[in-house]
Amino acid sequence: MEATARAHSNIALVKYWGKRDETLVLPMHGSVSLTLDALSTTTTVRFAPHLQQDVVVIDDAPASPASQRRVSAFLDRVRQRSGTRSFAEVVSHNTMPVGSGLASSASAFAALAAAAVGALGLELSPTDLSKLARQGSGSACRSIYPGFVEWRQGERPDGEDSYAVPLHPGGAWDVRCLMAVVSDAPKPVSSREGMRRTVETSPLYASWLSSVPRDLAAVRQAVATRNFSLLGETAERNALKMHATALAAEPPIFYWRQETVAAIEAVWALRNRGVPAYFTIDAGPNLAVLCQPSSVDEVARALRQVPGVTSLISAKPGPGVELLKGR
Ligand code: 2P0
Repeated sequence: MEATARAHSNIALVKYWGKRDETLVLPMHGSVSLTLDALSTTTTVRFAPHLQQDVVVIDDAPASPASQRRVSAFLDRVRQRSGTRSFAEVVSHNTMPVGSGLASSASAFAALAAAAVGALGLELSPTDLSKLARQGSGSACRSIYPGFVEWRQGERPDGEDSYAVPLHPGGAWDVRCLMAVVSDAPKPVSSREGMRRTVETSPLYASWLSSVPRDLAAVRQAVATRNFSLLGETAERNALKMHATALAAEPPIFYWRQETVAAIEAVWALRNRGVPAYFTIDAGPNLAVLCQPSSVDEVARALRQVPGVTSLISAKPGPGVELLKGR
């Protein structure tokens, strides 16, 4: 009744921004990400008949009531599938530096899904595990797989065709990602709320939606042909479009800080000097800078000089979810 799993976080290159079904966590469109080795969550789940409720401990502290509820709601889905009625103890550790602002629901729910399923001895295919993780947090469905991963939007109302697939012809491609942390403050608007408000109120949302297929095709092609500039240009453009679309929501959603803009300018200055580096930005103020192994040191040097960049985390393509202990 106990299992431990580890999953790594991912950075989206074509962003997921908007749901068509909030309960099943079904996206309005597809997305592509890169799983990262430096950011991981290791979670142990133990189902125990004597427990009166689920107990959730994250990084050695009791989870907030909101996190506790979200984990319990997810475990309810797993319980339903297995027929068990036992509550569980969930103990989770993140490798993200404490307070880096990079805590990730992607690695958290991918690890929780694999550990909960392992603890109950359920036999799930990677596809079914991806669909299950998706229902905890959309981006978690991508963290089941290593390296470059696509989350297929799907069309069915029951979500059975909405899951991630690895984009790995010919094995891993060594693209590096430097996370330039400018703030560890909680974001003003959660991704969940940000997406909802953008879909409901942004006049730019329809344009965003119609532009995503082209970006998906470009990133697939970039991965298939290892075309780094196509990958970077597409990811950067896609991130700017996502933030522009959110900014046009009512009330506006603005995740950047002045340090974010300074870091963007540093990346553009690198490119002007001939160093291929491209940024992407999630629902927060921190930059993820994509570069090739040969330019990591130069890109890191430039980012360290940006006023307000408090730390840099260097990541490589990371592995998919692993069951470390359990059935
Ligand atoms: C992504 N983000 O594709 C996008 C880009 C943030 C910006 O997925 O509501 O925590 O749990 O499905 O997965 C963050 O949102 O959202 C996210 P829910 P999630 O990575």
